[in-house]
Amino acid sequence: MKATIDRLHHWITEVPVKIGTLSELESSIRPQPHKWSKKEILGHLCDSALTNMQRFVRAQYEPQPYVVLKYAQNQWVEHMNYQNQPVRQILNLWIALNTQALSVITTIPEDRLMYTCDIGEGQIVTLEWLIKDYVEHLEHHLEQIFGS
Ligand code: NI
Repeated sequence: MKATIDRLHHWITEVPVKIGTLSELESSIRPQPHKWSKKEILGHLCDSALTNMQRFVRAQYEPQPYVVLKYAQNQWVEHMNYQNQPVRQILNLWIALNTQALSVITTIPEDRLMYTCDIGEGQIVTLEWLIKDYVEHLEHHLEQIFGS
């Protein structure tokens, strides 16, 4: 768990530096008409943070297994209108959400990390698994933004 927290902390300091090197134009280009631009991917990470924050809090007090909140990712990116916002504005939201997520995660008591969550299709996981999955998903998309 400490490694997961350290990685999230690392990205909260690193992502603003890396995004700072991207131009508005570069971050707005869609590689294909139906593929997200870099700023839309960053926006998708904001949607993920919003949804996962709900999960991390609710999993601690709702009856177990907590049935996780789902979200339709393409609809969210579209309706949140990231493509028409400055990348700096999306970055500020990303920083605020992840700073809060880090604070929430860091203060979860040890025993609650083992609380159960229903992620659908008969799969039951622990809250700790959800948190690790959140950071892995984040890293997967950061690789898409900064990888090439
Ligand atoms: Ni994703």
